Parts: sequence; C-alpha cells; structure tokens
Amino acid sequence: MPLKTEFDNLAGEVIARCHKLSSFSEDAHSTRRTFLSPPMRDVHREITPWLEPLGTPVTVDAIGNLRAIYPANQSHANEPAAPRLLIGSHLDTVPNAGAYDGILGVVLAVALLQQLHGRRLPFAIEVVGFSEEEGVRFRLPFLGSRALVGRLDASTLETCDPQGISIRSAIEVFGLNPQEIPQARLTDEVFAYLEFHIEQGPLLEKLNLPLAVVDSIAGQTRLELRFLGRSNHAGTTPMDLRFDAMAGAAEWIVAVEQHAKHTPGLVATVGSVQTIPGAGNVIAGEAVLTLDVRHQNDNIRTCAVDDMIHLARQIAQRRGLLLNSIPHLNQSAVPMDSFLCGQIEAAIRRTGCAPHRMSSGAGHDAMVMAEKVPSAMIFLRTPGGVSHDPAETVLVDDVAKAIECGMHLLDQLASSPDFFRKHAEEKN
Ligand code: HGY
Ligand code: MN
Ligand code: MN
Repeated sequence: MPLKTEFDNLAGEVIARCHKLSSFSEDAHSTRRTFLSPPMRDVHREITPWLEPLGTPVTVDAIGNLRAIYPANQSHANEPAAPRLLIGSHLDTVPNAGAYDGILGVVLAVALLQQLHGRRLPFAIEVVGFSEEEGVRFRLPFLGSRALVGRLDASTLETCDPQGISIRSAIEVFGLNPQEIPQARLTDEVFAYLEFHIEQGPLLEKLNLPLAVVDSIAGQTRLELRFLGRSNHAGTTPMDLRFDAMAGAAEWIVAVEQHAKHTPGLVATVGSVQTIPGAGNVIAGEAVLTLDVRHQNDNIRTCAVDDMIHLARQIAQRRGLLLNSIPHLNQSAVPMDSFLCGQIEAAIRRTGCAPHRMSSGAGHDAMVMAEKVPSAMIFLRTPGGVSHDPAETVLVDDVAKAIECGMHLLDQLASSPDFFRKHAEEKN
C-alpha cells in the first residue's frame, strides 16, 4: 500500500472537490441542487475533466445520471463486455445542504480510479453520479437509480413539480430524450454496486471509528397529508366556531412525535407544513404536511404509519375537518449483500481500523440498486452527527482511510473471480 501521505494528499483533494461542487447551487448563499436544475450541468462539467485523463469517457444518460467507465485489463479486451463494478452515489442535494451528502461518494469513486495510477483490473469500474436521490423537486426519490433498475414507468414521468413542470419536460429542457431512458438500464455485465457515503448520524463519532460497513438500510414511508377546514377572519370568528386546519395539523404533529417516541427504533418527521391562504390574520382553511417514517422492520413501520393516519382521522373528526393523504413512497428495508459486507469488513481491518457493522437510517441509492445487483455501502464518520445542513463535515484522515479501504476492496474483488463472474453468468 502506498505511503500514507499519498492517501492524505488525495483525501485533501477529495474534500476540496466536494466544496467546489457544493458551490454549484440554485441558491446564492446555500447549496440546493435538485433534479436536472442548471447547476447540475455545472457539476457534470466539473467532474468530466477529472475522469477523461484516466481513460474514462463521461456520458450523461437520459435521466441525467453521470456515467463513466474505466475499462478492464487487456485480457478482457476480446470479451463482448468485461464484468463491471459500479461505484457511485447521488449528485443532487436537499435545500441548505452540506457539502458531502451524496457527492462525496462520487468524488471518492473518482479518487479510487486516480489511485489505480493506470492499473487495470479484471473488471471495469463505472462511476455513477445519480441525478436525483433526495426526491426534493418531485417528491419522488431515487429517480436516477430507478432508471438503472428499470423501475421508471411512463406514468411517473408525468409527475409535476410545484411549478407544474413534469419530469418528462424537465428532461427535455435539460436537452435529454426521455425515450432513451430504457438505455440507462444496467447491463448484464454489472456484478455489484458500492457506495461510499457519510453516516449522517452520531454513531461513528460516539464509537470513535472512521468507517463502518452498512449491512442494511431502513425502510421508509413518505406521504403528504392535508387537513381541510374553513378559512375565516382571525378577528371576528369565535374560537368555538372555527374549522382551523393549522390547529388540527399542530395537534397531529405533536401526536406523531409522541407515537414515535414510544415506538422503539422508529423515527417520524413532519418536515414541512404549508397553510392556505397562509396569512397571519386568516384562519387556515387548509394545512398540507409531509410525513417521513423510518424503521428497520417494515411491519413496525407500516403499522406506525397506519396508527398515525388513524390519529389524524380522529383529530379531523373531532375538529370538523376533512382529511386526505397522498402516498409518495413506500420503500422496504433492504439488506446489503453479505459477501460484499464481508469484503468491506476485511478491507476496513486492513486499514488498521476496527470494522463496525451498522444499519442506515437514511435512504440511499444502494437500496434501489440492490433490487438488481449485489450492493453494499461504506459509511464515513460524520463529526457532530449533523447532515442535511451546512454544518455537515468529514475528517481528512477518515477520507484517507476510505480511499485506503476502497483500494483494498478493489484488490480483494479482483482476486474473487467467482464473485465478479458469477453474477454475469447467472444472467446469461
Ligand atoms: O432522506 C434520506 O434518507 C436521504 O438523505 N435521501
Ligand atoms: Mn440526503
Ligand atoms: Mn445521501
């Protein structure tokens, strides 16, 4: 293994690149980069010259994913298509984002190719930068990875953002062709997907560990819930004659929090509330809320969601309000591939660190990719445990460890022909 300083130098470059990419934003003073927004093109343009000198041509597929293949060694030149390992994460962000969620996984994938210094492996490596994982613009997450696993149907493309622009037209406006989305699908030679990602939580810092093996990803429900009452004058309407949608929503939000606090392992979040008409001197006639519920066990999660909707119905009935709920996502919990988890554990050990296995409370593209190919994740410590916020950060030593771990992992997979060949053979 190269001198530690080489990993440190490269780790410093990775961090600087993440910061540069975070400057590509829809907002002047914070980072927000949603599906196929103009700054996404700047990200593609910034990453491309990092890859092309490595003999890795860059393309953008029809859903806006950045794709770049580092070829396999010559012994596979005569093969129709060498086995291929995907390494990547997402390029989009939440509003007021940090500089590492998603993008670090793409920049680390590039760093591994750099660290190979032209060495070719018995498999190709494809760097993937997914166009949409957070689901901010259309309230539909994983659009990029869903295209790779063939789970993006025509009706989904008609989903509109708050400005009434459909996914289909957003693709066309970006200069891509929605008809070509099927060509974005994974091909048979892809045998695995790896994703480096920040933990986005407090655990690794508490354990004082730089890296972890992610062995499962929590399932998540995302839905929109509307309380419908009656707008009226704030000054003339007596309290007992009100149908106040905001008050109903407020009562429900506290009830959701209490329910989650009393359900071990469950997290539930009402992340946004919009009221109509939204004026200070008008009783809210309508309150539109989002609900995000996560748990490692799908049954516990879905029962909790049912309970929370039942609570909303009771509150609405008691207050003379109407209620409707619109599901956006019902994503099952996903185990990561056991062979890959074992390999990651061994690779972390070879960096001199104790390998810790943990589940992820955050959703990731790996949970979609796992539908089609063996997938696994490596977490990096998140100092302060803060994410989805500009305070999100990483330690340069941890990034250096992640690069070192990645290089061990590539060497280990390169000496596991039964693994990188098996998947392709199973498909044929
Ligand atoms: O919300 C999540 O779980 C992830 O950050 N997309
Ligand atoms: Mn995120
Ligand atoms: Mn993420």
